[in-house]
Amino acid sequence: MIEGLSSQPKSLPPKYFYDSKGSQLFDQICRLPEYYLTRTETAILERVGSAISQITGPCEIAELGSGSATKTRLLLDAYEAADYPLRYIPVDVSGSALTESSKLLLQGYPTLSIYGLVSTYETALKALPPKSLPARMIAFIGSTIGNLRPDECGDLLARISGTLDPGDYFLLGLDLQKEISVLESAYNDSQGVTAAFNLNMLSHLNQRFEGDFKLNNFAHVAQYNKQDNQIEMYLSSLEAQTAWLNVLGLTVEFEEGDRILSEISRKFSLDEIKKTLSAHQLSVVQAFTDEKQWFGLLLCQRRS
Ligand code: AVI
Repeated sequence: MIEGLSSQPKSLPPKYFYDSKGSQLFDQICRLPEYYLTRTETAILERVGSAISQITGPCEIAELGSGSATKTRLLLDAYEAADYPLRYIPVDVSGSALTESSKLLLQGYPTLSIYGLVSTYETALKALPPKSLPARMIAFIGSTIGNLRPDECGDLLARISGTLDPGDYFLLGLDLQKEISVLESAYNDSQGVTAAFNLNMLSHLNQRFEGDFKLNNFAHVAQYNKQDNQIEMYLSSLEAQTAWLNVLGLTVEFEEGDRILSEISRKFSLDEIKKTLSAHQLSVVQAFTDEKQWFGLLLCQRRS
């Protein structure tokens, strides 16, 4: 983080979005009319959950970034309807989110067994319990993959592929390339929730590192970079100013108009991602999408 704030252009790791206020704001984003991602992926899962269960047969689900596990219920419903045993391995950095969602799931699915891991993805992938059903599926949905740079994405896919046995599954949810106006509206919503989410990162840093960022002195900017096919979110300094982070002993100087890159959200083409997955021994068994082809849910299988 010190490096990101000291370099030109400045950047911050997106993990600093998610203090408790940031997580609440993200939940609100998921319900915004302009933010089509969550409802489109949910609709796809509702439609194809049973097709997925038919392809995989009895299969345990390990989910990276399980959060409230709302969408996962649609998969569990499908496996339950098929009369398959239910086993779920949620992975999340938030212990409270994991405990809460697990309690609710256990109430709703009496035959479900859960093995939760409060951990980063990397550590969890090394610590997964032995497989206890004929197959395992690692689920990484919600287009969180889009928040990773290509090098980080390659690293994670290599780790995922490395932990799966040949024949095991990987379920990937990802946002697809589309008209720029649709993309930019999704990250510049009319109620200003995304702006509040972005600015909240500074208030999180203030709390965590005894900082003095003045939120009113920054503006939310989200724009599509056509060359790299990604939305870029910035915090743009409205005036020349200095911020101080006491715990880090760090002074950050801004000229008017200087920006901090707070997030990238990559948008994929199906052909390109299929090639990337294939380079990691992951073959797409079936690509599900919505009628506008705005979002993709790819069921992949680990090759031998
Ligand atoms: C978590 N992630 C998939 C969201 C996205 O769309 O890239 C984060 C987000 N940032 C602003 N709005 C939503």
